[in-house]
This record gives sequence, C-alpha cells and structure tokens, in this order.
Amino acid sequence: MKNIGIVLLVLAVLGGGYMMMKGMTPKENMVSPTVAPTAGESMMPMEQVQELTLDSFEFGYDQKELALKKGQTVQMTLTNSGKMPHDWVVDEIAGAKTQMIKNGETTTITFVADTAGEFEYYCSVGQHRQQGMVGKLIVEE
Ligand SMILES: [Cu+2]
Repeated sequence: MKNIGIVLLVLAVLGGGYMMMKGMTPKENMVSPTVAPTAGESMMPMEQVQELTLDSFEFGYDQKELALKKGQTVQMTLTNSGKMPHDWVVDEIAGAKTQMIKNGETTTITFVADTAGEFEYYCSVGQHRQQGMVGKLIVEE
C-alpha cells in the first residue's frame, strides 16, 4: 500500500512537470491583452453607463434624490428590503419604470435620461406613492 502512494506521488510530480513543459507561461501572456481593452473602453465618455442601485421598502427609497446628466444612459437596479411588493417609476422618462418586485428580489432596467428637469419618482403599487414612497430625479442639462 505504501508503494502505491509513492507511485501516485511520482506521477503527480511528473504530471506537474509535464504541464510546465507544455508551457503555462505563453498562456498567461495571452490573458493580459484581453484585460487592457476593457480598461480602455471605460475611458470613452459616450459609452459610459451610469450604474445606480436603489433600495425600496415601506414606504420609501434609500435615496431621496438622484442626479443625472441629460443624455446619460443609466443602468438601474432596484432591490426590495421591505415586506410588500414595490416598483420604481418616472412618468416623464421613457423606460424609467421597473417591474414590481417582492422582498429579496432584484430587477435591473436601462434607460436614457433624455429629458432635462426635475421629476418625481415613485412606487406605483397600491397607495405607496401617497404614503411617501417618492423621490426626486434631477436631470441636468
Ligand atoms: Cu411600494
């Protein structure tokens, strides 16, 4: 039984040596060029997507005010730490409306803040808007 252990050990060492012979180094070198363009892309202003995360609960959002630049593409993620279902809606901006989510769920939407001004965002579930589930979205010219 002892010999089998030694044989396996030798095989493992030989196997490791073989992998190194095959050349792990050129493969690693292949990785870095793919990383560099990704870093470069985020430097381009027009491609930049503003990521926002907003939490909803009874009755409100964790941010009372959101500020964006006109023309900005926004990827917004809504979470729900409350007990009731909630959503997030801005009537004046096309696409700025999430689906209704339950506790623990998450939903992500993408929209363009194409209209300058100050708008109210709110939850369209039941009477939540009247109960204070609102905030202010500022889109700067
Ligand atoms: Cu709600």
